This record gives sequence, structure tokens and C-alpha cells, in this order.
Amino acid sequence: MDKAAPQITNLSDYQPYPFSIDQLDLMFDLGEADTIVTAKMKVSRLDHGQSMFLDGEDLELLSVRMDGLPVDETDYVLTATGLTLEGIDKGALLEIVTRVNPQDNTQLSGLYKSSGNFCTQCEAEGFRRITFYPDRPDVLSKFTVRIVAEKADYPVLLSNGNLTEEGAGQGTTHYVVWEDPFPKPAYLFALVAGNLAKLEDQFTTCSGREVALRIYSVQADSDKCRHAMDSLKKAMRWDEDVFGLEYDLDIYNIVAVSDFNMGAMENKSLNIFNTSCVLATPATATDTNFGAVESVVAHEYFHNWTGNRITCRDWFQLSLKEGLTVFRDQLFSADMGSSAVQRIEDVRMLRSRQFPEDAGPQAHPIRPDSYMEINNFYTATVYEKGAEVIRMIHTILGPEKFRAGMDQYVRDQDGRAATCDDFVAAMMAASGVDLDHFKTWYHQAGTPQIKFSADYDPARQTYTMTVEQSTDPTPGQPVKLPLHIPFTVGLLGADGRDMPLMMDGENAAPTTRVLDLTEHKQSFTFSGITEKPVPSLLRGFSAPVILNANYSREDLAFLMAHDSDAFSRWEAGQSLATEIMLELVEKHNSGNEMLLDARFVKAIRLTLEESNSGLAKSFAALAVTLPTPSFLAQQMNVIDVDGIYQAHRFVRTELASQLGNLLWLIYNDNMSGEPFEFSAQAVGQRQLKNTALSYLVSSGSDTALRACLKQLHAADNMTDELAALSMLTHLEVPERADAFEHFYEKWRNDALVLDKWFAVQATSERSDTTDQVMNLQKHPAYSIRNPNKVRALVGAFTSGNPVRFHTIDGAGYRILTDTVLSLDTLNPQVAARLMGGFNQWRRYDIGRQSLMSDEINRVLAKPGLSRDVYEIASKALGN
Ligand code: B3K
Ligand code: ZN
Repeated sequence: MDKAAPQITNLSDYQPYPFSIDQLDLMFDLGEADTIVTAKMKVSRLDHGQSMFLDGEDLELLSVRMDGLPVDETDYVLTATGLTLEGIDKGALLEIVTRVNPQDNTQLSGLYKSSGNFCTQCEAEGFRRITFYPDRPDVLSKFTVRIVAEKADYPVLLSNGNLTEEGAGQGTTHYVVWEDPFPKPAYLFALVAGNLAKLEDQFTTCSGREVALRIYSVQADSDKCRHAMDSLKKAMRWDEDVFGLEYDLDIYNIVAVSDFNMGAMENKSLNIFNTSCVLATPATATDTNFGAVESVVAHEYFHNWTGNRITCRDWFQLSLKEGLTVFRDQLFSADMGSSAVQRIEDVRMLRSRQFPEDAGPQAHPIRPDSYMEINNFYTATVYEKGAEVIRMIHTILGPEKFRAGMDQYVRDQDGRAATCDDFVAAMMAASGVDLDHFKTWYHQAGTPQIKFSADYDPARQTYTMTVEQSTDPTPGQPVKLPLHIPFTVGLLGADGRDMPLMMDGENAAPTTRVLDLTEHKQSFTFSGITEKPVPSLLRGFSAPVILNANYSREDLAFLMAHDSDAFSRWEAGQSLATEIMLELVEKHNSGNEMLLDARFVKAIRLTLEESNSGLAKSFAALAVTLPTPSFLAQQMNVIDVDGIYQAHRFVRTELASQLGNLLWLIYNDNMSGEPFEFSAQAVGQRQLKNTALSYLVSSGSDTALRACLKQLHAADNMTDELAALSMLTHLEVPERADAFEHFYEKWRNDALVLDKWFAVQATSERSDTTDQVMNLQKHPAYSIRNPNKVRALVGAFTSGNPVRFHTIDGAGYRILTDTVLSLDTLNPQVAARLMGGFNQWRRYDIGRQSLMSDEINRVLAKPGLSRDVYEIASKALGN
């Protein structure tokens, strides 16, 4: 950025737009380097004396006409950010013609080309790169879109709404007209033009309307869309069943494109998806990919109500649609598979991505107060913590009242641009529950810490829990208020069974209770407790908090074996492992012998044994998976990268050697002779089998290496094939190079599988990984212009390979900086995402701190640095 810091947008400055635009007619004359866009707007003035500002960026303005007459250049002001018009008195018909260059649009925002096809991305502020327009979510208009293009190159022409006209144009061109009957903000506009294959299906809505469903992709990918289509139909049915929300048009299109800044986009009736979130076949996609496709397809579909029919007043309200829609997609995925496993996965994701964000220099509330670049706020906080906030409302109200609140929200806000306050108001009105205090979650950043202690009085047979909450300061918020936290608890007797939880003068005694924490410190007493119980706390992870419960290792092992709440059972195992591993880090550093606590080995053995007699296999796999190095890192005052790595290695090897026979048994027993199936049972089997093998391989056993190579070559599905490759990647064996070469040759024509090939190499623990990553950046299959490739190689390296990214010579840091600097001009959004790799720099030792801060300064020194990267880099330094 030229040194004047970019402008800051503040929530408190919100002003309604002084004009309304009831109708917008767009015409696109598509050309690779020259696309002519004609925008005709029916404008009415709402507020006197105001000039009309239309956003515009990187546009060539060709003409402006008002009510049919040309507007002279002296009658408008054109700047790098937009166009200001005076003298619109009451109503006017404004016609603006611009020229854009899609083929040179490397930012992938606005209208651009991907694999030879035209597509658009407008959220958050991409529409201003297509034409001059009030590019803000609270201006809703009816759109009509006429597209003209060469018929041979672009036989398929799509936009939002219904197709109302099509035909031959001049010469070799053809045209179509699309009309969207629902008024929408510009960020939901979409256009696609290309030579695309189509998978067709249909869905009958609950009121009997037929909806045509189509998934478009490049011809080569046409056989990979079936799973996405099935997911879409499930999502449509589920939203009717669970929320009473029916689809509202006769057509629903999804288009898969390979160059995309994020996962997918919910444009009205024309979703555009990253290929990574649509395409899935057993041979090319892992079980995780299958799950992600199902959840992203559902997420974008659910936005049709929570996002499109009800949109956001301004971008500060982003969590209104994103938090709510993530919560909805989490409920959906839980219903499609196992709710326990889904909850554990959700929490793992929250802890690995959102907790560090909340504890670092970019911390912000789910409804931020200000931003420089809104694209930097599509964060784990707005999405995942936002979903936790909605989930807490669900927990506090209970499912019936929550549903009544949703119904009221839809009734009150349909067709509007709403705020988070509107949502909470609907929940309060429908339920009668006071959420005023709860609303603090919307404007307070940081993860609350909960300190738990308890006292058992055998004479009175009472058990008293004392709970204290506090939140550390975050940038710009030195003082924190106590929050309304739903804290779900149970008590286990010595037999492992839940005890009835009786409170003051009540008759009913449920075995799980939600305690309302609202103050700094509170106590809760249960009566009729006949023996000293083991408390089961934060069941289901009822709030996004950090719990310090001071459990003994015996208690943790006990909960891991008996807790009736699956989340808490898993959590107990993770807490036990975390405590043991952090102790091992200290042992390693002080030169003491590392010994693995026998209680932990026993707990893992019991879980593995139970996995062969009833315990769900996915759950068992998660329960025996160690906390990640980055989770362990978050628990340390000064992150000790090497210590964590050594402790992790030690525990893996030790478990493999002490439980070798059992792990082999699990591996062999879960090898399926059945053809691939994406069912909870089959997924669980693969997950457990591969978890067992990865322990065995990391212990250095030659038999395990042979089994791994055999699996790599014999696998009929990508889950098993990639699992084997991911185990091999860390090894110093001659077979490794052959395996990677063979994999490359086999999949050289499949871009998404090659992304996996890049990522698995980038996450290798081998000491040559930094060199490998640099070499791979020159590989012909790599392209810095394709976000999936950048994420697969550099993103996976910086966020998924702590021990190599943080090598003490700083080579990993230089890779990140060099990539950010090259990408900054090409694609600032993706560059800014990567830049986040330095966010935690103050958490490391002095040597690494100084290396990283030097790199951040090297980025900031770049002349003309984008606003996107500037915001992340300057905040990382605390400026
Ligand atoms: N709403 C889009 C994300 C847009 C990101 C813009 N930088 C996808 C989603 O959350 O559904
Ligand atoms: Zn979303």
C-alpha cells in the first residue's frame, strides 16, 4: 500500500442508501479481452439533497446516459473507486456502459475466465468490477440479464432466475435472457458462459412443484457430479423437513469451476463451486472430500433462505447468514451421518482454526466493528464461532422454541436485508426467553476460559460446582464482560452411570442439565448425591470456551471409558493425551527419559478393543487419534515446535510398539472386501483401519511399510490410496520416491488429485521438505494463478507442517513471504489468506519471532501492497 493506510469502514457509520433501484437490466456482450456491459437502472430517490455514488473498480467507462440523454463528463465525478452523479431529482433511468477485460482478471473477483469459460464471483465486492452500481448488500433490485456470446465457444449461457428468451444473434453469436423474480443485492448476481457438460435431475418440493436440477462442469468432469447431485436432493428435502423451508424457483443450477478463491458461492439459483467442493468419485476423492461436498452443497443450498431471501444489511452482519448457515449445515451433516462424530469434527475445526484466531492479533467478534478489507473477514470466527453462537441459542431455547424463532425470523425478515439484532429479536419474541445478556457474544472477541471446582458433602449428600469465567483482552478490547454461557453437565457414579441431577425444590431430575452461567463466578448445588461423583462437563461442547477442570488422570481415563456423552468421552481422551504429551515435551527438553503413562496406553487399548465389539468405528478412530501438534502448541506459553514434534513421535512409536498386535488385528479386521460405499459404517472402517496402519508405519516397522505399499497399489478408492501415500511421505526409504512418481503418472490429468499429491509432499516431516516445496513451485503442474494449487502446496506447508515451516534457518518463512509477494498483485484475496500463516509469530521463541517479524516487514515494504495483505500484515505486527 502506498503508505497512506487504507480507509477503515466502521459499523457505527452505517447509513441507508439514499436511492432505490427497483430494476436492473444488464446486457453482456462477452469477449475474452473486451466484454461490454450495459447496465440500465430504474432509480428512485429516497432522501433529498444527496448525490448518487456508484461503486466501480478496474472499469473502463464508455458512456453514461440519463433518461435517454448522454450525461456530459463534466456532470459526473469519476475516481478509482466509483462514479458520483448529481441532480437525480426524483426518478431516473440511468444507462451506463463499461468495458472489462475478463481474461486478465487474475483476482478472480468480478467477471473472469476459468478453463476457457466465463464465470463471476461477486461476494463481497466483486460486482463493482463488472459495472458501476451501489455494490452493497442492502440495495435489492430485480435483475434481468441478457448475454450475447459466440455460440461455438460458449454454447451454455447462464444467469440467475428463469430463462425467458434465447435465440440466434448477429453472425455466429447467440443470446439468452434470464430474469430473476426475487429482488437481490448485487453480490448474489452470477453469470456463466462456456462449453459445459450437464448432469440433470429433478426434485419435487413439498408443495408439489417440480424443480429442474443441473450440475455443469467441463466435459472431462461430467462423470464426477453424481454425489453432489444426490447431496443437493437430500439437502432440499432436509430443509423442508427440519425447518419447513421450500425451494422457490423452478430451476437450480450449480457450476463447477477450477479457479476459485474459496469453496463455493450461493448466487441465487446459480451456485458457482470450486471443483474441489463438487467433484467426487470413489477413485478420485477421499471420504473427507465426499463429506465436504455433501456439506458445502447443502450449505450453499441453505443460503437460499438464510442469506438470499433474507440477506445482510451490511457486511458487519456477515455472521447473520454465515454463522446460521454453518449451524444449519452442521445439523444436516449430523443427520446424514453420526451426530457424535460430526460434533467432534466441528469442535476440532473450531479449535484448530478459530481459537488461535481469537487469541491472536486478528481477533474480532463474530460481528466486527470495523474492517479495511471485508474479504479478510470471511473468517473462522464469523463462520465457525458464529455457528457456535447460534448453537448456544438453540441449546438455551431448546429445539422447539428455536424452530419457532426461525419461523418468526423468516416471517419478519423475508425479502429484507437484516441485522444480527433482528435475528435475536425474532428468537426472543417467539420463545419468550431473554437473550439481552447473551448478545454480548456478538460484540465481544476472545475465547472465554472457565475454571471449574467442586465440593462433595457426604453428610448432606450435596455436590456443589463452582464455575468462574474470564476472557483475556484482545486487540482493541482490554476489558471483557461476563457472557451468558450454556454449560451442560452430568455426574457419573462409580459404576460409570449417570446420576439424577436434582436441584432446589424440583421434582424432575434429568441426568444432563444446562446451567446458565451469566456472572464471573457462580455455584450450583445438586442434592441427593449418594457418592462422590466424577463430573462430566461441557457435554456436547455446549459453548465455545476453554475449560480448566483440573481432572486427575484417573478421572480422565474413567470418563474416556464411561461417559454417556460421546463428545465428552472423546474430550476426556484428548485431555489425557494433551496432559501427557505436554509433560513429555518438558521431559525431552530437560534430558529426562521419556516414558509413556501406562494409564494412557490402557485407555487406548480399551478403546481399540471396544471398536471391535460395538463402539462406532469413526468414533473409535477419533478417540485414538492424538491431539494435533498445533493443538498442543496452543496450550504452551512459548510454542516449542521441536519438543512437540519429538513428543508426538515418541507417543506414536510407543503406542505402536506396545499395542502392535492389537493394531494389526484392527487393520486386518477392517479391511473390506466390499466395493466402495460412502456410508457411515464403511467410512468408519476405512478411518479406523488407516489410523491403525499409520501408527504401525510411523514406528518404522518394515512389515507395516510393505502393507502400506500394498495398500497404495491395490486400493480401489482414494481414501485408502491417499492414506498410504500420506504415511509414506514422512519416511526416508527408497520406495518413497517411486511411490510419488507412480502416483503422479497415474493422476497427471486430474487436477484435484494432483492437489493432494502436492499437499502430501508439503506436509512431510522430512528435513528436505522446504527444498521440496521450492522445487514443487516450479513443477509444470503447479500454477500460482490457481488458488487450489497455492493452497495445496504453500497453504498446506504453512498451516499443516509446523516442524518444517518453523525450521530454525527461516527457510519456511521465506517461502511464505516470497509466495505472498508474488501473489499480492495477482490475487490479493488469496495472498492475504496465506499471510495469516504469520499470525501466531509472537507465540514462538525469540529467534523465530525475529525471523518472522522480519518477514512481515519485508511484506509491508512492498510498494503498492494490496489493502488485503496490508491489513493482515499490519495487524499481525500489532500496528
Ligand atoms: N458466501 C460465500 C463466501 C464468499 C467469500 C467472499 N470472499 C460462500 C459461503 O459462505 O457460502
Ligand atoms: Zn456461507
